[in-house]
Amino acid sequence: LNQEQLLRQAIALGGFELHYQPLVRTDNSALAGFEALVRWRHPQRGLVSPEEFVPFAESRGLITAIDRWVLRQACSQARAWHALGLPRVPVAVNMSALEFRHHNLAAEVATVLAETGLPPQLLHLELTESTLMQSDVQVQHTLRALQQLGVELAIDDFGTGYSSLAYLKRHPIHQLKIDRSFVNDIAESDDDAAIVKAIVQMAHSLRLHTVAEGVETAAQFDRLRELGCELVQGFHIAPPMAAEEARQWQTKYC
Ligand code: G
Ligand code: G
Ligand code: MN
Ligand code: NA
Repeated sequence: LNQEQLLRQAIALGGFELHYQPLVRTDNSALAGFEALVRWRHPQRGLVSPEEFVPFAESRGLITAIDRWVLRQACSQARAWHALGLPRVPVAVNMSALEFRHHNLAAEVATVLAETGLPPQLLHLELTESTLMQSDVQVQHTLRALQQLGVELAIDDFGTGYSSLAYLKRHPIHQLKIDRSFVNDIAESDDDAAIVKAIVQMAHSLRLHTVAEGVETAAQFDRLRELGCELVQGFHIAPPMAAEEARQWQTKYC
């Protein structure tokens, strides 16, 4: 079988799994949520990263089927954890930019929330700056409909795209996830700290929350807290973990 056939087979037979990476608050280190990250269980290559197969899936029209499975699985997992008495924190799901143009995404999200019983406020959708740059009225309509459902929207990898800040005003965004390229050297580089500080201040004046991605050291964590960034995610807290490992991590952490 070629790559496309293997990917189609995985979609048909459930050949994916989700890993979950926690987000915590910088002020008190409390758990603030999880991001769900998909992996492909490849028959020859083991777990394959989405960086390798998401662009391919997009080019073959297969990303919607994958993202739909991810959405349902993540909502259902979050609900199961809450039912076990674990903290009622949100789960964040990544969505391809293509989804916002071609599909009735908001109605499908509403269906998944109803079927899994997850409250809408506990679902966050991560979109890229390229999503906001599609001038399509369909995109604007979809984002409004998601907001009306009560789902929160986050911009992933913020600062690496070309979105003008006007997009933040026009669309109902709740959170900026500051790309890890700005976080890497934040403890040593005054320039990187200045960039993050500017993003955080701008976000706050627009009433948006900020998350720093790729936090790997205590020094980075401390600097981000000083700069007013509310949430962090990265290897310093925990790597993305398989569901059972993430459950155990929560019981120890919380
Ligand atoms: O976990 P990893 O670093 O390999 O993820 C790489 C990137 O793949 C993430 O930054 C994310 O944007 C993207 N990604 C992860 N899970 C999904 C998913 O379920 N759907 C889509 N469209 N992209 C995802
Ligand atoms: O693109 P997105 O930010 O949604 O995906 C996050 C990806 O970044 C995950 O696939 C994860 O494997 C990776 N990641 C998570 N934490 C860290 C970290 O602290 N450092 C680095 N280098 N990568 C990370
Ligand atoms: Mn993400
Ligand atoms: Na990111």
